[in-house]
Amino acid sequence: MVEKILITAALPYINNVPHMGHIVGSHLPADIQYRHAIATGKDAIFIGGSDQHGTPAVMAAKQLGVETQDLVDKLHEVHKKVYAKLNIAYTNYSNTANPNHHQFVQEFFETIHRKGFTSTEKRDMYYCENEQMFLPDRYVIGTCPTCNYEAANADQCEECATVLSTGDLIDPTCYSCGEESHFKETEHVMIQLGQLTDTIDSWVESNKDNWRPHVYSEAKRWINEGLKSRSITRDMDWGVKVPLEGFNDKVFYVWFDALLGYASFTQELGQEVFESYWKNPDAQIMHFLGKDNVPFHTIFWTGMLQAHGELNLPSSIIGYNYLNFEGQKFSKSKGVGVFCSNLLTSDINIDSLRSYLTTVLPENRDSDFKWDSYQAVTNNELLGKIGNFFNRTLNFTWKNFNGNLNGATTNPQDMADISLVSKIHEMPGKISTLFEQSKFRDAYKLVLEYASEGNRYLERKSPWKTIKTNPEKAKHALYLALQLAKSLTIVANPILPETMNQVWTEQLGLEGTPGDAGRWAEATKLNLPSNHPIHQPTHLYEKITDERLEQLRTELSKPHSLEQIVKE
Ligand code: B3M
Ligand code: ZN
Repeated sequence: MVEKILITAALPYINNVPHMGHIVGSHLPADIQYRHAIATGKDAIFIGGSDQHGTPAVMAAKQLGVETQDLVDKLHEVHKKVYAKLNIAYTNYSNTANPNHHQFVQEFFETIHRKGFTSTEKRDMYYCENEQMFLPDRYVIGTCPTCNYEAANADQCEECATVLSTGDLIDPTCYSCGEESHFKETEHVMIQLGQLTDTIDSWVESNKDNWRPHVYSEAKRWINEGLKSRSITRDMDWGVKVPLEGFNDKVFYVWFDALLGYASFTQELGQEVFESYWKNPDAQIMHFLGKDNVPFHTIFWTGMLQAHGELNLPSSIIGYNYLNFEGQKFSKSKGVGVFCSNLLTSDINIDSLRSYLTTVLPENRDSDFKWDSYQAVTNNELLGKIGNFFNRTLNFTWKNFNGNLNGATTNPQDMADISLVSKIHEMPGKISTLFEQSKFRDAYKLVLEYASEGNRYLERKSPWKTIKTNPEKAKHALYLALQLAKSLTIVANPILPETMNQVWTEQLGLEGTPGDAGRWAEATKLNLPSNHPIHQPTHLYEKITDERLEQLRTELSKPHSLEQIVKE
């Protein structure tokens, strides 16, 4: 039976343009996982989209003096284009604006309501007398009771990731006018997470060995603090309307709606597709997300799913730490970072960026984006190992044999050949295991090591020398090197899809793509016929000089203006 895997990347809020933190914390790793899954013959789909609701968008629009819908529509397009530019191969990149999503959320709610997992509660909520409105969580800032960070939001402290309940913040003030905020009574619908404590806990325990330690401990921290009922409605009109008598003027809490986007966006691909991933007990669901999103996925989301009872629980929750920038926090307001909207007008080699970002994926701890390291990784690893191997093998074959090694065989003739052939048999499987375990940094290290094997082989065989004395020997070495080149194209493809496609089609002259369904099986085979003509090779990557680095740095850190984007 073909394994079914649904891969998701956290739905970005679209109150601003995407930055690198979003890319390394979800879109890129999810894309790598997806490409690997497809190539290894899994029945995989990749789902994501924009989270247009919540207060961040309302706040941003308010500051700009534009309609919220106008702002998010424009930003949705920017996000979509940036992910496309980075070759993030979403099966469906959608938007929580879609009517199908609204209906899906409402029906989901009706089910958990019918099953008795909701209650209503009159509560005191933050209210701003000045603006005469209840303040949604993100409109209230104050001091975090856990770490004393002074600009914590009412629902979560972004500094220490503690999830906060109404009333936890010290000295709450209204974000928009700075007025001290008071409590006023309102009535909300709650989801009774407390009732689900045992089910959630045993599910978290069952994943103990399977999750990264920080994901597991974060989930346990929540459970140990005691799961309380949480309000799933808000007093605002931007969001999915609540289909319950007495609550029709409210909307769902943004997380309640956004998480369901994973399911509703799958449904956009058809009911049959939807059921085959969300209702089929054999299907796996893998969520990729940043660390501040972990509690929402491990506890809140699985609580929602368990209350509902009819959809699959996720099998993996892959949380990423933060990416800093040159030792500082990325900050849009301070202009610290790389702003991805600039990618749309940049001619940076996208695979060089994907390559570098893969080496700094914050898998187990926070990591740092450094332009100098980008230069070093591109020149020494990507170009020095991968580019160099393709270039030497293909160029030499092209120039000395007119791109055709007709008559050569793969039979090993010496120890170097035997060793190379055994690498071709072994390495793709080892690399595949690391991809499967979502250890992408290690997977890439091994891919680079595989390319180095190829370079060492060329050194040992020195076809540039033997061509003069024994051309048959040179031809044989190049033929084995070409087999490795083909194999390398397949295993590097999840990380470097653009250039590996280029090698595959334009240089090796092969049909299809290196990422085609089931292609991985070919990576261990030496099945490129000797009379297969290759095409004229070209350089895949340019060397990043100091000058070029400066240019990229300036171009990509350009502060963007939201005003400009809204006007366009
Ligand atoms: N929009 C938070 C974020 O962008 C939130 C994620 C939703 S995932 C369902 O970081
Ligand atoms: Zn106010």
